Amino acid sequence: MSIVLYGSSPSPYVRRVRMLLDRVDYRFEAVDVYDDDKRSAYSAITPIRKLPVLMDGEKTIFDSHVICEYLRRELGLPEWSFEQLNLVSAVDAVNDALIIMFLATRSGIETSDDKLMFKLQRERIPISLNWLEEQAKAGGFDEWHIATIALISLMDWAEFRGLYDFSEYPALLEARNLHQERAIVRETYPQ
Ligand SMILES: N[C@@H](CCC(=O)N[C@@H](CS)C(=O)NCC(=O)O)C(=O)O
Repeated sequence: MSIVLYGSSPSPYVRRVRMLLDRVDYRFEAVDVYDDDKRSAYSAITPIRKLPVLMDGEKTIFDSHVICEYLRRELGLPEWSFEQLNLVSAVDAVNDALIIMFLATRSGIETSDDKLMFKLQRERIPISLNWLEEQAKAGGFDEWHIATIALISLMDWAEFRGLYDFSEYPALLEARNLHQERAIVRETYPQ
C-alpha cells in the first residue's frame, strides 16, 4: 500500500483512521478545511470537502467509515459486529452534535437559544452518552476495536477543544483509561 491520509491532528474522525493505521507506513497531509483557499484546493481531492480522505495508489476514499472498512479489509482485521457498529453510531451522534455546536459558536451564533437545531443536539448528547455509559459498564469498550477507537477519539477531542466534560460518565472514563497506555493512543493525541 502507498497511502496518503489527508486530515487534521485534532479531528476525531481523522484520528480513528490514524489509530487503525498503527504500524502501517503512510504520509500524513494536514489540511485546514476552515481556511477558504485550502478548502477550495481540497475540492480537487474530495467533493464533500470533509476530513479525512485516504489515497491508496489510484484509489481515493472519503468518509472515515468507508476508509476504516477499506483498511479493515486491506489489513485483514476481523469484521466488526453490529453491536460494535451501533456503538460507533452513538459515538458519531455525539461527535456530530458537538461539531454542530462548535461550528455555530465559531460562526458567532448563540447556541443556548431555544432553536430547534440546538435543542436537538443538546438533547441528543446526554441521551447518547447515557446509553454509551451503560454499554461501557457492560464491557462494550473493554477490547480494542473500532468502537473503542471512536470513543477515545471523541472524548480526547471534546476535552482538547473544551467542548465537553465527561465526569458524569465514570464508566466511559474508565473505558478510555483502559487503553491509554497504548503507544498509538499516545502518539495520536490531539495537538
Ligand atoms: N461522516 C464524516 C464526518 C467527517 C467530518 O465531519 N469531518 C470534519 C472534521 S472533524 C470536517 O471535515 N468538517 C468540515 C466541514 O464540515 O465542512 C466522516 O466520518 O468522515
